[in-house]
Amino acid sequence: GALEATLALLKPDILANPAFVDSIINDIQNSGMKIALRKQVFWTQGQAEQFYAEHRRRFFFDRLVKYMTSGPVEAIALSGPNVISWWRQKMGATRPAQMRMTNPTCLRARYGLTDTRNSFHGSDSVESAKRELVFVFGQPAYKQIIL
Ligand code: YYY
Ligand code: MG
Repeated sequence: GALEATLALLKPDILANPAFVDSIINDIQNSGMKIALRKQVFWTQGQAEQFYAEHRRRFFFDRLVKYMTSGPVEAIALSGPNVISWWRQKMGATRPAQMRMTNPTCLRARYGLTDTRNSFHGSDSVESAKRELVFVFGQPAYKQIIL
């Protein structure tokens, strides 16, 4: 598969549980995918609004921004073959309650709380991965990751 990079975020509620974070990081490391960079961020309202700008007209935007600024977030740059879809599949789809019925082993089924407090983010395409990795880590770091 194509060598890709993606942005994984561990959102505030999961970051508040260090044992869960350790277990998830171990899973990633044992998968063969590479953790290229890690950084804890604590976004301002403006940063969260910019990161999720594509959703600004949606009904959930305000509660999403409020959640994403309620505590620190762990940002992880992952690289590996087809890592964008690999991480999206490992997370599962957006809504944890739905995932608990259809895909109970995915991370959002296991750890997610609500449609908003769903504990994880993953870039959805090569283009958004680039934009999101540059947003969090900066352009020079992005160039290193994709080498
Ligand atoms: O890519 P993904 O995170 O699975 O979902 P998006 O449709 O891009 O929505 C981004 C983000 O918005 C989602 O992770 C939680 C929040 N959200 C929400 O709070 N309520 C919804 N009904 C849908 C999405
Ligand atoms: Mg999305």
